[in-house]
Amino acid sequence: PIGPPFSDTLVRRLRQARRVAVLTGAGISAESGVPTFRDPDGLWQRFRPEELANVEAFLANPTLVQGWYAHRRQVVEDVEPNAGHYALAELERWVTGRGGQFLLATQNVDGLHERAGSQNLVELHGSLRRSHCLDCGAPAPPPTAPPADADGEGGVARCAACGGLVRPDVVWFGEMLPEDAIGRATEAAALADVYLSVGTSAVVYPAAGLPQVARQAGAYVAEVNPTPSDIAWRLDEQVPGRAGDVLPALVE
Ligand code: BJW
Ligand code: ZN
Repeated sequence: PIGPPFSDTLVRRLRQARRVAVLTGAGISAESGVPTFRDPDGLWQRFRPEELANVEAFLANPTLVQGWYAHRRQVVEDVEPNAGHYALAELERWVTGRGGQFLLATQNVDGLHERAGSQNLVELHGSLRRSHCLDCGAPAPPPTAPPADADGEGGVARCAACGGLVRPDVVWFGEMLPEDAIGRATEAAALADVYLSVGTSAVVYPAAGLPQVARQAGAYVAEVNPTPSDIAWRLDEQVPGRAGDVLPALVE
């Protein structure tokens, strides 16, 4: 019989850890049916995030970008958290239940960790749940998908207060991460005994720097990803497997 894809060291370190911190990316939601950004079978592979997830792209084609987010919001509403999300919620209860500290920092905007019961959670790149006005900042209802015949200005959602364009509460390229979010995530990484990086290609900074912060500060750092990420070689362990298989086995 073949054993688990992770080491006994990881299991032992997790059992002994007082402080555990986790970074997740799109890969943890893949098994729920949410496409990732950069995998070849990603559903929106014809849109590269670098091309759509920035304010210039939004200004150039607000209908397209609002439609992309409306579509993704619909996808997320139609799916459920998977065994990987639930295992991280369980890991949190496990660590806090013995008096330790736990923080989950996610790059995902899909809300699935919250739905799975994670408590001490930081959304580094914002959330699809909320939208606001680009001009005055007023909260606005997230736009629904525009009519199929919408083009250009047709069907674009605007602020009820000032007429500005409505944008999602997410962090686009060239924008700062919420200070509180990246601050809490960095502190937890620096204090962690064990750090897990799950389902992220680790190409987008500053999030991709968090596992490296943890390792430099002395944590045991493991990555869970069927394909080694860009930073895997700098970590203590690469666990080759899907989050929905590996994480439940780790918290067993
Ligand atoms: C599985 C699996 C399964 C599949 N189980 N795994 C330092 C160096 C170089 C550049 C920069 C730097 N610092 C900053 C920058 C610029 C830039 C950046 O990082 N660019 C790089 C691309 C080079 N960063 C920024 O602009 C950030 N802001 C910033 O730095 O502000 C300061 C500043 C201001 C002004 C000027 C300069 C600096 C902001 C970054 C915001 C990223 N936003 C997005 C969109 C969010 C909204 C939305 O969702 O639409 O965030 S981009 C997109 O990528 C999204 C994701 O959160 C992010 C990361 O992607 P993720 O999650 O890793 O997904 P994938 O698809 O890439 O990977 C999936 C992985 O899962 C794969 O590895 C699979 O193998 C794996 N997988 N199935 C486990 N079942
Ligand atoms: Zn406004």
